[in-house]
Amino acid sequence: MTDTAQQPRCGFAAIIGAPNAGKSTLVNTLVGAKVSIVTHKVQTTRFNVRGVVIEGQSQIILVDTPGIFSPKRALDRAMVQAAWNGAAEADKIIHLIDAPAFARVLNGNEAKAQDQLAFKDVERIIEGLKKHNLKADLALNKIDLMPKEDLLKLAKHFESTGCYGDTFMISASKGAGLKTLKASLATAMPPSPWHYPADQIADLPSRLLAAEVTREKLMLRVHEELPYAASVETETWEEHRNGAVRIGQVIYVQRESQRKIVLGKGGQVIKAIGAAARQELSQMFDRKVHLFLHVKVRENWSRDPAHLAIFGLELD
Ligand SMILES: Nc1nc2c(ncn2[C@@H]2O[C@H](COP(=O)(O)OP(=O)(O)O)[C@@H](O)[C@H]2O)c(=O)[nH]1
Ligand SMILES: [Mg+2]
Repeated sequence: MTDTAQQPRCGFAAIIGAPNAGKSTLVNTLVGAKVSIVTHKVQTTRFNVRGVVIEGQSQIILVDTPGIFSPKRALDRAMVQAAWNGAAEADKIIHLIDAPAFARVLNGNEAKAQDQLAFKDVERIIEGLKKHNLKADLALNKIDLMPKEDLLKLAKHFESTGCYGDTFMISASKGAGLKTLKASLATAMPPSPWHYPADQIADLPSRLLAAEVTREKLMLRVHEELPYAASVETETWEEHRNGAVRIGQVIYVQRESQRKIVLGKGGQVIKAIGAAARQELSQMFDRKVHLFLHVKVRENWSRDPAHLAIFGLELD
């Protein structure tokens, strides 16, 4: 091997895309561990989450971004801004597409309302790439759910925009095509010493990660508007001498009626959320976890700069 081949490389690869394209799934699969929460609901990811992958001499810092969509509320705007910031600072941008959803709209074939929204979001992202003068690689995701013929048609469609370099056809959840993608990212990283120790796979502080796990369980349990009205904050973190940790968290909601839903009859709902979160956290941290959840009404949490700053989000 020559000297140059052994030089370390390190950089950032931002994964951008419409809500639900599979960005967090992709980051988790590439990292080989859960660093970012995933649900079937849109706007699960609220802030940039980093996952670290090593490929040969390259350390690839993957940045999982919030979905890019038409923002309405202040929190939405902060989330979309965080995604664009992640892209602008990256050495490589991957624009991830929910390919079957996009194909349904392009072919006028049983497109659902959510597909139409995703389609518009993709167009907005293409405009954004042009406006910010950014070049991305394209990754057509969820190929396990669609025929090959449609894929080639999609690739042609995106090629005509002039915004993209390479195209990858992948399944983030099944792993198809990820070897090629990883190898390509590795060579795209600039020569640089590694930013993280070799055994580090994420850089989310434990308190934040723990809050995200609870928010995921909450999103999976409660429906409609409520997941978007809720935020989770880790308030206390006590290490016990026997190795266990006691974590106290607050689930903030915006109205008393929402608080009742999160609690459930006789506290059933919050109990189930807590049990699911505790189980995952014990595994994640490889220790006994005692989790205490409280639900509080704080009407304005989504416009409270101090609360959003915990997640690195800034209001405009
Ligand atoms: N069938 C299939 N589903 C996927 C794939 N990638 C992601 N998903 C699903 O798509 C949904 C959204 O995934 P998520 O990673 O949260 O998307 P994000 O909003 O872009 O971060 C989840 O239900 C995932 O399980 C894939 O390659 N194939
Ligand atoms: Mg996500």
